[in-house]
Amino acid sequence: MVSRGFFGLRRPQPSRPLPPGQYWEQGFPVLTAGVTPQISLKEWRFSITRDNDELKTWTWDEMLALPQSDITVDIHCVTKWSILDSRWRGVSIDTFLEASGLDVPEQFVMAYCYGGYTTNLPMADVRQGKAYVAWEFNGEPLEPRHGGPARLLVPHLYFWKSAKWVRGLRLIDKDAPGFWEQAGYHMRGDPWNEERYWGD
Ligand SMILES: Nc1nc2c(c(=O)[nH]1)N[C@H]1C(S)=C(S)[C@@H](COP(=O)(O)O)O[C@H]1N2
Ligand SMILES: [Mo]
Repeated sequence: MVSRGFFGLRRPQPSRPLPPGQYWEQGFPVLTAGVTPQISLKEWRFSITRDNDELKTWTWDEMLALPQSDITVDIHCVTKWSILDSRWRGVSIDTFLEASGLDVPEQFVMAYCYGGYTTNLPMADVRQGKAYVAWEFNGEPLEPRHGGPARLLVPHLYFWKSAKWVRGLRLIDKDAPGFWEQAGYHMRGDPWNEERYWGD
């Protein structure tokens, strides 16, 4: 027999395994390089861009008119916290690309943001339901400090790839490092392979 009291002394455990080196965080920490930009819904835009041309741009209302998804996912930050079962509402990147009607031969994207942050992603990691522009978190409008009005959500990669205050995706032929990648973070960032830094 095992005493229940013994287990009572243990910290609560996550209901499923976390990627290597991660711990379970029950809050929602804020991690921002710089200040929180304030963007009104009126001025908010999201674009698909090639070179410096905005090939297709959506206003807030135009985005809301696209098919939406509710997704429940775990999130893993390179600073080692993970949150479980976070609930989001957004529009998949597939939907934006399909609605743009563009021919998209490029194999990478650079997400760019209000405030200047960037992060690079392989095209395969933002298609087939893997990435979203999201504006609701756990049933509430996304707070500005967490990227509101809307952020990129790429839950299967470390959370630095989920660009807050996202303003667009630039289609690029060749991979190039974004903000944290230039500082030594991994070009892809798969938490299950512990791709934290260059050389991982
Ligand atoms: N625009 C922008 N997006 C960003 C960042 C940032 O500094 N600016 N930080 C990244 C990092 S390192 C992490 S871990 C997550 C943190 O998101 P949170 O503050 O909502 O937890 O946002 C990512 N997206
Ligand atoms: Mo991070």
